[in-house]
Amino acid sequence: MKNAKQRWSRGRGAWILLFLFVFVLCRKEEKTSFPSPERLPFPAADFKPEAPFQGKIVFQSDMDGDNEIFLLTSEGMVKLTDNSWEDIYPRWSPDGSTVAYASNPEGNYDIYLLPIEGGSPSRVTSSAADERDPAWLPDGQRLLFAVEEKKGLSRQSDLWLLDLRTGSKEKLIPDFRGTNFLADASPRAPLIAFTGRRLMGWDVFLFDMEKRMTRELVQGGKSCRPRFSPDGQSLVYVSSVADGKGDIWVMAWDGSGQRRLTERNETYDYFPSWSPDGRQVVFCSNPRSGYADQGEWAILVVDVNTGEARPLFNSTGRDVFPDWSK
Ligand SMILES: [Ca+2]
Ligand SMILES: [Ca+2]
Ligand SMILES: [Ca+2]
Repeated sequence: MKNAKQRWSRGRGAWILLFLFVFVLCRKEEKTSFPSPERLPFPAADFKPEAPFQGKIVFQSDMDGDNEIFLLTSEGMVKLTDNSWEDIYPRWSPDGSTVAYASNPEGNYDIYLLPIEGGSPSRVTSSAADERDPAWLPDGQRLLFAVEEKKGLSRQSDLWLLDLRTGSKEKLIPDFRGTNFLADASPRAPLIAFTGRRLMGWDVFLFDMEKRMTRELVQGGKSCRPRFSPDGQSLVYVSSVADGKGDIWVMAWDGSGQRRLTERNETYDYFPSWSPDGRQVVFCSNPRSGYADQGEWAILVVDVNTGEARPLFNSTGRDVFPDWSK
């Protein structure tokens, strides 16, 4: 009887322990399933990029199936989003504390802000249209993005400006005839560079926010994706005029001195972004396609003075849209 009671007591103790264990597990599960970004070391703790570099690069990759945002440094790589929907086109805030990107958990794309030190992403647009291609103004308080909507059989994109302090929005270039998107703000002047199409092909344009005037910087319908250098003096962009596919080019902010930076005739070379010191440009290369969702994209770095390019990162997925911060 005593033995039985002891056994029962021990058995009850074991049940209580088991209950506590399951309770703790459930609590832990509850905590980890909260929709905050998981910072998983990926693919391995000892992973290193192919060449060391200063600062931090965010980029988009579908290496796990759908697109996620990744953070790459010389120390390794971290996954900033981890979910089953699309997370695309990351851009650093000017102070390097926040990443803006586009994501479609609701079915259409909205702009989200992710604090890099931790915490959940916050959604800053909520229309039924697709909001994409975010870019920060140098004050870190205003965001540019493209609103893409179906118009008959084609799609129309327009640039909008959002004030994060007040939530007020305005269409940036109301008199632009044709699609305009992929904006980038000068860090030093009230200028916005963007990609536009008036009739045929894509060209690089400049919008003066004070004079409310637009001018075309590159003509011919074969250029896109301008990005201002950190000193605001130069623009890096993509042109397919030399090889019919796409290369990284640089020019002065006013469109003068256009110069081919990568002479890579065999590949589509796209998605440039400056290093924080303005001496290098990170870009992506693909032997088969200029579209971000096709072929095999790898990330490279080119020296702005010498034109020498070297590989930086290449996963099994499509690694695109790198953006570099201090
Ligand atoms: Ca995802
Ligand atoms: Ca939307
Ligand atoms: Ca090329």
